[in-house]
Amino acid sequence: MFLCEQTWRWYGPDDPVSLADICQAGATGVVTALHHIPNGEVWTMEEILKRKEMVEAAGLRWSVVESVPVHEYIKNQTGDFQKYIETYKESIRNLGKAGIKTVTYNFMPVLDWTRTDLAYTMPDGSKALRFERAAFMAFDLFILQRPAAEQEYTEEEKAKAKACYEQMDDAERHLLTRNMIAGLPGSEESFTIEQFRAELERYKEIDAEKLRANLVYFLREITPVADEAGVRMVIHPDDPPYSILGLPRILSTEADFARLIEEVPNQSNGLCLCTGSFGVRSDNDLAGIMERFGKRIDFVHFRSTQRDEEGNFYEANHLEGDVDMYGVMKALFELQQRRGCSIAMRPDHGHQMIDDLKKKTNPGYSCIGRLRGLAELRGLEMGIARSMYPKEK
Ligand code: DNO
Repeated sequence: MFLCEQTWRWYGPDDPVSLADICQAGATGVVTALHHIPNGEVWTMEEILKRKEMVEAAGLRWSVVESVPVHEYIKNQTGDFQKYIETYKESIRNLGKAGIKTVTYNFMPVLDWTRTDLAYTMPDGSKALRFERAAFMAFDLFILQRPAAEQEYTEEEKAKAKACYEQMDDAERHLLTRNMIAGLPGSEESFTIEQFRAELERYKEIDAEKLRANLVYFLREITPVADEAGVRMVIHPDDPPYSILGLPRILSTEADFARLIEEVPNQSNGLCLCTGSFGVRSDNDLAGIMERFGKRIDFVHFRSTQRDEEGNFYEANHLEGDVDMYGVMKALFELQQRRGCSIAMRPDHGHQMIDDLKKKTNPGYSCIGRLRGLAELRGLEMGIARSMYPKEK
């Protein structure tokens, strides 16, 4: 019987959650990246091995890279993007040589994951991450003042955004701006409002079709190298899974991924199934994606969100919210038996709770909330496994 490889995201030596803590959480694998290497530079063998040894010295395995960031020039095909593709290939070759075989990346232009509120108080006093549509539109219309935004929202939406903006004081406006563009943990970019406007400019002529063509171009260059190095490139879906601030987003649905593997069928073209990102859309059938694309899934992020009819969502406890965690976990369990191997998963985000409320933590990546998530997920998998194979331990 094959069970998940339980992993934990670690931001490196500066992460307030240590490798020893990760061992106590019961994870056996680490998901990390060389965040100190600027986006676009080669990950040398030396730096990779240094990190690998650090992880292994703690009795853990470096299971997944999250992420080798894709330089903006590759996404918008400007500047010397070909040079950045070549450095990316070299990093992948080096990771393969070091025995690290799963690499996560995303192709979201300018911004990685996006939330308006990083400390939304839940009824039990813990804090969650939240995307509030009115605040998001208020940022777009009145702080960023993006010219095209006026035409993109309905009158009713604009009125809601205005009301939201007017009831915020300067400190709240400043905080909202920071949350939106100063870079959440793991995002490799961070902007001031002027820089951000300049970045948006670069995408003026780039619609979803063009961005998709750029992704296909990138993958046609990278996947032959990854195939040879035995590395699986698992793309992370868009978060939230739709276009924002006039920027196209192209990996928001099952159909988007289906199209991607049709265009680039190479073995190494895979998916990181993030139930939290895909789960914000009610039309994404998560267990179905697991079943239909199982051969391509080498990494799973387990997270749930609770959405409402206004387009807001917050991150729910792992077994609550809109995601049918039992259904997805069961599909993953069955997939592992079919494939005859364990697949890496990690609890994605967690509420800031208990002692962590008094600490400075990485939003979404405090220890105790993820500990709760991992414990629940582990129990869920064990329950499913033992109900299907009662005799096996
Ligand atoms: C957020 C993360 C993302 C993810 C990247 C993958 O918590 O899931 O930042 O790491 O999008 O490249």
